[in-house]
Amino acid sequence: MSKLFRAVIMGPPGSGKGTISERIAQSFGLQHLSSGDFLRENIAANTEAGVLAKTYIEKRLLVPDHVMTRLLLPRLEEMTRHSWILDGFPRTLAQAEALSRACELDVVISLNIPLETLKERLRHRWIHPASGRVYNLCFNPPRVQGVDDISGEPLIQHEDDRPEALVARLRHYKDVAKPVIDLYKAKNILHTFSDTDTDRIWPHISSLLNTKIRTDQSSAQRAS
Ligand code: G5P
Repeated sequence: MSKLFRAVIMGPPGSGKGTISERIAQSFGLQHLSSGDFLRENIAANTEAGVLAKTYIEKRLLVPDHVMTRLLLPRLEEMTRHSWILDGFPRTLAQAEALSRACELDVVISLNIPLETLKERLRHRWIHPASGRVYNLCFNPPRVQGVDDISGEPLIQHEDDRPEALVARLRHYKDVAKPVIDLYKAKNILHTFSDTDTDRIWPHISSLLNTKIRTDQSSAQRAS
């Protein structure tokens, strides 16, 4: 059996974590595990964690670490036979330490996107609240403006995607992410990508994963 591959993708709101994770899932067959999607599923199912998480997400605050780890770690335990890319977790040092106790990561991708680009993207972002599907009027517009492609229901914009609120969220992201980035840098698994455009970052991520996944698989085959 080839070696399982574990990757994390980090980045501020709007940096393209979801978009790039989907491409990784399609190109490399990794399962895309998104902390935001887990939370939205729990909110939709009205679980205890979902009800609690909703109060934080509505204020665009981070959900407390103990709620996140209680939600995420059991999902990872169910994935012991799969390679995965984890999108949006860990966000804090406490989450990163809990994840380190649960598994060993092969690669951490950090997206470093200019503030002006993030503001511009989020200004054009429209969301289907029931499913969490995200559109961008320039990059991946819905087939009919203002309407979800799958359900035909109306799309909304987040109040807090407005520029002033975004600057505060990004500052908070940087403060909280810094020790996580330092931890992964020290472990020598951090790869940072900076650009204004996902399509320009993607070939670099793709070639990194090609090298890592192929190398890991051939060493696993040699060992078996
Ligand atoms: P989420 O769901 O993890 P965020 O806010 O971290 O939410 P978000 O905003 O969904 O992340 P993203 O995944 O980084 O952004 O980016 P994306 O959705 O792929 O792209 C953003 C937009 O830009 C899209 O419209 C996309 O089409 C467009 N786009 C992408 N690339 C380009 C490009 O090159 N050009 C252009 N023009 N457009 C582009 O978390 C939600 C909430 O859950 C809680 C928090 O409250 C969080 O706010 N949460 C946690 N709390 C605590 N700990 C955790 N681990 C948590 N995880 C989630």
